[in-house]
Amino acid sequence: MTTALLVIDVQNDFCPGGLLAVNEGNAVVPVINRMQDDFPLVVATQDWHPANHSSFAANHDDAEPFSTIDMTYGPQVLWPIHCVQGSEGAAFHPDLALDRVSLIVRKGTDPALDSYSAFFENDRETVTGLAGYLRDKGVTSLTLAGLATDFCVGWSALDARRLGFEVTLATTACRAIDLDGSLDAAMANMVESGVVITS
Ligand code: VGL
Ligand code: ZN
Repeated sequence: MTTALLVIDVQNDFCPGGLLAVNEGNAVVPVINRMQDDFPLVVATQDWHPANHSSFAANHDDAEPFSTIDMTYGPQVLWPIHCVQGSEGAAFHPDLALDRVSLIVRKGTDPALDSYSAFFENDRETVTGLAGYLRDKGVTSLTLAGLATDFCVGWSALDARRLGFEVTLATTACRAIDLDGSLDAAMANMVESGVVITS
């Protein structure tokens, strides 16, 4: 059995001072740096949107950030502009250790489709290719860390379970956005799907 650490979206825009700052988002960095030593394989994701991305409230008429709209693929939260391709906000936190990261998956690049999960875009159908990579490497078990617990980390955890991986969520290595009870809902869904929660 091979286990991998999946580091989700530890980017400047999700840290204090960023455009979609997660409370204490930067606190995950030293924890994740230490954890990497315990895994033979480390993979990271980067939220990586074009400026015209449809998940940005600014790209819709009369839409407020954090409101929800119906897209063809289902409900979509409209976010403040964040993680625009090539911007400083889209860069990894400067203190995040990257030397041992063997693959960086960039997601959310299609203007018409958001991608919270590291495995599938928000239509729950279009793949990123990460599952194939992990399977080719013999990975059967994953530990997830990063930002944000209730969106990209949570959706990745649920998809990983759906794909048959054993999944552990390291809560001290995650922080949440917590929009209208989204953290409680995400934790309940993860527990129900068989994600092991540790600190
Ligand atoms: C995320 C909202 C929008 C995340 C990304 O990384 O959790 N959340 N884009
Ligand atoms: Zn995003």
